[in-house]
Amino acid sequence: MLIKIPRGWEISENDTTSERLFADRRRLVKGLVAGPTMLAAGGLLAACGEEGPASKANAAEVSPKSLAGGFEDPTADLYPVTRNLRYRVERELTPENLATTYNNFYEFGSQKSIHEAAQKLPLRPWEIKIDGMVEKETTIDIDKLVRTLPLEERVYRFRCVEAWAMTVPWSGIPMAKLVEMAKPLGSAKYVQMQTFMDPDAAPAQRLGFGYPWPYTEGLTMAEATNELTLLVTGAYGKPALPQNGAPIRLITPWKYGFKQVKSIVRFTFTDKMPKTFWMDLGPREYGFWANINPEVPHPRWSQATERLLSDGPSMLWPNVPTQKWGGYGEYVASIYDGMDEKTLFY
Ligand SMILES: Nc1nc2c(c(=O)[nH]1)N[C@H]1C(S)=C(S)[C@@H](COP(=O)(O)O)O[C@H]1N2
Ligand SMILES: [Mo]
Repeated sequence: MLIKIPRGWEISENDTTSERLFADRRRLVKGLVAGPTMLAAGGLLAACGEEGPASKANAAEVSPKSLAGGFEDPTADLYPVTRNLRYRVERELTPENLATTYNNFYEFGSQKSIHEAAQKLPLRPWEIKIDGMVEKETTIDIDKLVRTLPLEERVYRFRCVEAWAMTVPWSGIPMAKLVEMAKPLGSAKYVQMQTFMDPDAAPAQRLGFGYPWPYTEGLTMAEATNELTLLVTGAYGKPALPQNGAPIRLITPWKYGFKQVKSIVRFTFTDKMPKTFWMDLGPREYGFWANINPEVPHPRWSQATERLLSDGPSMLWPNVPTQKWGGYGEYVASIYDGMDEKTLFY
């Protein structure tokens, strides 16, 4: 048998590769159904191997002004932007070289070290479509958007469902401003966000691997317009790097990392709860709400604590308690008043 089923699969622990293992398994299952081509693809990806510790190399030295291909970010002059001190975090900032070299971006591979592969993503021209239940559907150029709407810096905690965490100074636009600009109809209840589809740049899209490309996520209107919800265009005082979801990605710090959809090309307003990439892969494990709660374990591991992204092997990273709503309950808990607690976390 060519295919190696990862041994970690049976072990229920908060290991940092769980999303990948889950996806590998699903791919294997799909592959078995789909026949020899998918089997080959599954084998190929499984051969990518286990995670190493976050590498110190490279990304921090990859200046956003000089990405591969000589890319100069036309908005670089806007950074750094003023930090909004309303949002304070008691944790130390995660070193930039870690936050830019330990990433999840499945379009470029299922291991954490995709930062080099992600440099292939062409960041311009970048058009964003706004459609669905809006007064008028439009397309807007990213540079125009970034220069029209107000940018600010916010330091937020970030918590991946795999139980690693970081603290990042993001720069971005409050999503409420984009919603205001989009003029959604009163009947719109949700907004779906979609990542680019570019099989030339993103190997996993080219090969498929059984994933439901493109990556999509969604929020209710109340979530999208909450004051915390940020459309991130920069980090660490510079334009965002491709591996972190340039030129524009979502950050809702009270939700697990997989909600934080990267490199968005489309916002679609709708009255139906959008199906998301991860809901399609594992609805019981990665559902629509994905609100952080240490008391509700993931079906395969505890969510009580989280490891702070640090140098060295992940088992040695500081392990600290996870806070309900990621510590942002004062801003967001009321959104969910009257809803069934059991449904809110996956
Ligand atoms: N398009 C896209 N967005 C994505 C992902 C992805 O694979 N593709 N991974 C998600 C997950 S699981 C996490 S934890 C965060 C990671 O963001 P970071 O690499 O900037 O830390 O991005 C999220 N957004
Ligand atoms: Mo994640």
